[in-house]
Amino acid sequence: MTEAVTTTRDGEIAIVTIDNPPVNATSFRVREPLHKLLETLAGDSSVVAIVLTCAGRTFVAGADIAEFGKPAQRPDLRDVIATLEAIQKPTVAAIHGTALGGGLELALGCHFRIADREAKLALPEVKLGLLPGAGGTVRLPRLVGPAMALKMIVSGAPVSADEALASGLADAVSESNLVANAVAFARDRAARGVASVPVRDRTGQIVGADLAAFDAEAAELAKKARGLEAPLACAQSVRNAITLPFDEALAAEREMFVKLVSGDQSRAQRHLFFAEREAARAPGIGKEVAPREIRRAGIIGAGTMGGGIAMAFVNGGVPVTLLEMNREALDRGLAMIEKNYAISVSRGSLSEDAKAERMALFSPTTDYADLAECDLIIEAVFEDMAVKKEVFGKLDVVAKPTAVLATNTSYLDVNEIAASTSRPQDVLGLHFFSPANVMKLLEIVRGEKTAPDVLATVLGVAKRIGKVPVVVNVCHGFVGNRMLSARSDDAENLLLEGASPGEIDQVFTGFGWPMGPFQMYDMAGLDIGWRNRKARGQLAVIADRLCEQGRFGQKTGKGFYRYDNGSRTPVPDPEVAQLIEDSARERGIERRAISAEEIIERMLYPMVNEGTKILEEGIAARASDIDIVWTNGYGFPVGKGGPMFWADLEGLPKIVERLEYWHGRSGKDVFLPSALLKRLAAEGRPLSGYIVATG
Ligand code: T1G
Repeated sequence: MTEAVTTTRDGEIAIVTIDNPPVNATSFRVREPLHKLLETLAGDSSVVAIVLTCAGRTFVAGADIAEFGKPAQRPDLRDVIATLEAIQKPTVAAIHGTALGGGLELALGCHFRIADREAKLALPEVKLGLLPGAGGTVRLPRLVGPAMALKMIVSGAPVSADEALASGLADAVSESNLVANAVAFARDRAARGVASVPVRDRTGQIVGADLAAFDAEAAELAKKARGLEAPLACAQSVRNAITLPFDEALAAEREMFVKLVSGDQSRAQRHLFFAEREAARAPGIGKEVAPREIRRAGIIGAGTMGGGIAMAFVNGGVPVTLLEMNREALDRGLAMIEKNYAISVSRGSLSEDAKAERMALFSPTTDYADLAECDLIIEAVFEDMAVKKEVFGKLDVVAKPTAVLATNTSYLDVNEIAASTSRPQDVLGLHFFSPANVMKLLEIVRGEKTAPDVLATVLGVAKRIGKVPVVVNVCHGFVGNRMLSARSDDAENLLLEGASPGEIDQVFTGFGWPMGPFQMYDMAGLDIGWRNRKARGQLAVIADRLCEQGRFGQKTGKGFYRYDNGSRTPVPDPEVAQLIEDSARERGIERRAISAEEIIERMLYPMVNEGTKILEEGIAARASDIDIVWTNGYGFPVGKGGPMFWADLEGLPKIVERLEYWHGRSGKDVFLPSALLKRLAAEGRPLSGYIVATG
């Protein structure tokens, strides 16, 4: 293994290089030699300035997340930064790739920062349920001012090199030869004897800060936290930076960091960090499986899903042939896409030029023959097996031999669709989530005949279009929708027995979900579920009655809630309450008060249980994959780590005991604990670490 920290000289300038692949995280292996070296260079009179840089594809991308929760090893990052900041000669950070978290904090310990043109700088700790723990919340406001620091730290979002320069975070931007430019910069500062003021001593940006404006902005951001502790801690720590002396603010930052790092929320979000990377590794698809080249994608259907999928590809730089049955439908789809981009332009998140460039990547057509030039074709037509088979029959004729053929079905049997072609090995499911240009999750449905290189291809495509892929096998509803059905299986009974849609939804938003199930049904449209139930001969007493009255949700202004004057704000509707009471009376059901715990037990415990059945059947490869599906596709609160991780927090023995209780009362299969759940509970083993292959 190469040395993690080395130094070279360019005359009187010392160049310190960190080399700790893959992302130069500041693990102990880096910190210890770095600390020693900085102490040495500080006292070395032949050195007039120091440049800090990294080998490989990026500057330091943070502290080593894998070290959290383990016994601390000194020097820690704060020790290294304190030594760096105390050096009485110019120190310059040369930043390429990403300077993230502890990496940016290290750079803030330098007197100057030079950023490569393409560099991204951020303090994303909040996404791990943390706050910057090595001085970032105290030093950053001193450079960029409280308002920008608050925004950067509470959102965790990166800034570009230009934004860093404009805000004072960076002192220069380098078009090329970054290290050489940094050495020249350092030499110039040393030669001109420019005072190297440590960031800790720069108060120009914080003295006289408008605290009222700061608190107002912090309060706005806090509203979006939805029960997450880290965003509030971030805001408090930045406030401390402008109201307390440096060392006091630093100590307070540390105290909050130590509390968060040992808390469930950060453990949950760190679980998701590694789970997301694990999910991108499909069993049996190693680096030796060569993906097919994807130069152009074909999308069949320009409706809400097809249009969103097409935008996702174009946003990822992949040209798209967009097919619709007729010109009118095609124009409608293109107009919707254009409108979406126009909204982004009006919000300032996209330039007019970029919009024009993206629109130019669409090749609209009504002719299947034009799909012959596509390397990947995704069908997003009406959710009906006969329609899907007809489309795949046509694709089988026109598509090039090397093309990957995918269906965006959210329920139907991918194997049956594949079997309707002469090339089932080239067919799989690519289940996007609406709006497909926004939602991160991509459920990749592996058919029984899907070839390994087809899977390798779409895993690569997923990364290219900014999606979080999870590979699942075929079953009805795959992972997400199958567990969603289990979650809602007893919902109607909860209404009949005494809960209201509002009460149930409140339990879910209190849990951390963006919205509850009934508000979600109204947003998606009750008619979709109604059509599905009728096709499967199933009943839902209350939902069916609402649909019979034309109450399809937001789109008709009435569903489980009322939506006045086209608004999206749900208003409890006494008519619905009456309908539920009448339905209960007709069934002789005595209504009663239902607690939040009971709602969780009867809706989330069955969902967890269904997840374990999915693992038993090998539909998902890992429990953590299920957590990625739910946190990226269904809004499961990241602070709870997904249904599998949350089940561990809740306690598997309790879940088994309560499921058995509700099974005893209702006799419903959805409450019958799976063998896997019972086994893990009995063995005291965590569910979230369960891997099918190793059992
Ligand atoms: N620690 C440990 N491992 C890390 C890591 C980190 N900080 N960052 C990445 N990895 C691993 C990752 O698991 C994967 O491993 C491999 O590197 C490649 O990553 C005190 C508290 C840098 C933008 O939050 O956002 O500093 O799967 O697949 O898509 O205040 O990684 O190959 O075995 O993601 O090119 C703050 C986290 C830490 C940044 C590159 N930093 N990393 O993305 O590759 S907390 C972060 C990223 C902190 C201080 C605090 C991304 C990336 P494997 P990858 P990528």
